[in-house]
Amino acid sequence: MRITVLAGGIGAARFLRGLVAHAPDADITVIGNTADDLTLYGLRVCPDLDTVMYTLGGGNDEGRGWGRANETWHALEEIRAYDAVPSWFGLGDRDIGTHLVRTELLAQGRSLTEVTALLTARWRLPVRLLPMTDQSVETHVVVEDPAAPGGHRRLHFQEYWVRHHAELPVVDITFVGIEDATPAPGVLDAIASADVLLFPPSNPVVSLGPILSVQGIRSALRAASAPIVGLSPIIGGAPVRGMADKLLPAIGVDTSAAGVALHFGARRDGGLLDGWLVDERDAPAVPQVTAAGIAARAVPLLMSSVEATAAMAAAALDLAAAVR
Ligand code: GDP
Ligand code: FO1
Ligand code: CA
Repeated sequence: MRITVLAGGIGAARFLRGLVAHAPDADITVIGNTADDLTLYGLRVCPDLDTVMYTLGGGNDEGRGWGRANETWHALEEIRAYDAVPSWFGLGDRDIGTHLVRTELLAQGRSLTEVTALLTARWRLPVRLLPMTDQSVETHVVVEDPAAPGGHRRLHFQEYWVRHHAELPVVDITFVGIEDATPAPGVLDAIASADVLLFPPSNPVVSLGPILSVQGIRSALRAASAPIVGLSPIIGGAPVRGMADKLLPAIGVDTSAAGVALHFGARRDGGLLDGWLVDERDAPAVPQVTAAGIAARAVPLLMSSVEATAAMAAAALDLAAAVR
């Protein structure tokens, strides 16, 4: 069975671990968000691709969810000691090794697709990991800042989240470079040839949002013969972790399992979803989502262990089989 998954970082990586445990023989392609990417100290950093790579490769830090296990921070301590450049982003020594190799390969003229294949080869991933695009796309957040000209300031999403802890009032979210971004090699084929298409519990605004905004990806999903099933990243009206509750209102979407489903929309009505899983706690949302033309079921959606996550993956594939 061919399964194609659109992926952000931590939520997606954990879900993929459960999917692989449930369906070890499946041919899984992951289309990763690259709009979180940034350049720091000359290094190209791809947080969501690396989170998926480290997690599925067994090299991630379980507690943080991002970065490498057994990490040390000597390089960052040295950077901070100079007090000459910003140092709010947590680059660990082992992680920096990945960014050095990526930056070197990109400088040699390799595409991000090629570089990602070279990096993931080391980790012997049980999936094929593709960036959504080879072109540079960066999520920027426009925030209120009375001290700035016009009362607004624009910053990279990572600066909004990691440096300012999503505490600044959001005015707008833009994907800089998205108009010129085309799907990376293999992306459209992975969508067209899939037997099942999955939206894991990922941030709908800054993880799935950029992937769906790359020209041609949304229409390829709508045209795909495979059913599209998503799993709600919102449980009981709140994100399990992260800042989706700050970003969803900024794009006019209710922070609820039903709100996110209606945001993606029913495929039969010009949207994307055939099926949607909500957590048991959100069972009352099932009739509303179903009435909108999206087959919905309530199952436990907390990724508390690989076993619990494998059961979520099984429920998603079951729902896909039911709507096919
Ligand atoms: P990020 O790039 O690290 O922010 O990760 P993603 O975009 O892949 O996923 C983040 C989303 O996953 C957040 O909106 C979380 O609320 C959601 N999430 C995290 N853990 C869980 C979980 O155990 N269950 C569910 N249903 N959602 C989760
Ligand atoms: N997340 C943080 O909250 N703080 C960090 O300092 C941080 C550093 C970091 C370094 C490499 C990497 O691959 C990921 C990193 N993340 C960090 C995670 C990540 O950038 C964000 O949590 C997600 O992109 C939010 O969607
Ligand atoms: Ca992310």
